[in-house]
Amino acid sequence: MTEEIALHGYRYSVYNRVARLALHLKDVSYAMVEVDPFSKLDPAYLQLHPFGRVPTLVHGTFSVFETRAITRYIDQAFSGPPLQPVGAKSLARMDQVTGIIDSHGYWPMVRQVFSQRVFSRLEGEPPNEDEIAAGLAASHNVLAVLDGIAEEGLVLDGRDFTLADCHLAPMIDYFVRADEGRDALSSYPNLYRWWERVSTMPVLESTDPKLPDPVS
Ligand SMILES: N[C@@H](CCC(=O)N[C@@H](CS)C(=O)NCC(=O)O)C(=O)O
Repeated sequence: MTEEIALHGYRYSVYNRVARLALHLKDVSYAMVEVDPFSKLDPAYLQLHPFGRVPTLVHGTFSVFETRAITRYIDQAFSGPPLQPVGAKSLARMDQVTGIIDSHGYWPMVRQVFSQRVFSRLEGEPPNEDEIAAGLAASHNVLAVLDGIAEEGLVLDGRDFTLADCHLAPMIDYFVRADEGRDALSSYPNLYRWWERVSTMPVLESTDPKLPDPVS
């Protein structure tokens, strides 16, 4: 009997999309269980994820949170194209990219630039320009480092889609939905070329969170 797979996550979460990208690339059937981490959480969800973030993957009796662990699990547990590169250097770069995004990229690019410029408008809230300016300033260092990694070509080569691409693509997709994010990315030619190729992949479309229309 095959064990059921459920991804507990928030439809607009970039981390949720990272996990979905891995599931789609491996052609895994799964159920989505909607959990909004910005609302009061159900105690049953807090049993799965005591830190109250999303996503959490449940596979039969096994559950795991922290998106890096989830995507690695998906890659190992299911057949389909491998999502981790071969070779010590490429693997190290893949982990480095995911670490950079988690530690330095997510907050400025997604929570400051995207959330304030794009998401707040959808909710009818005014943007906080100071947050956007601070996020943009902090994003440049992240983009410059990732541009160097894309130029080196061990990962982010625009051909072999790895867990580094799974982690980065949802963040860049949200970042460039803000005009200043799109302008910033265009100053980093290797990363820009990577995004031009990756953004046309069908799996990006099939996992698109489809943002709501702005509140008028
Ligand atoms: N380190 C976590 C981060 C997950 C995360 O921050 N998810 C966001 C949604 S994109 C969240 O749950 N935010 C709720 C909050 O900040 O309270 C992971 O890799 O899964």
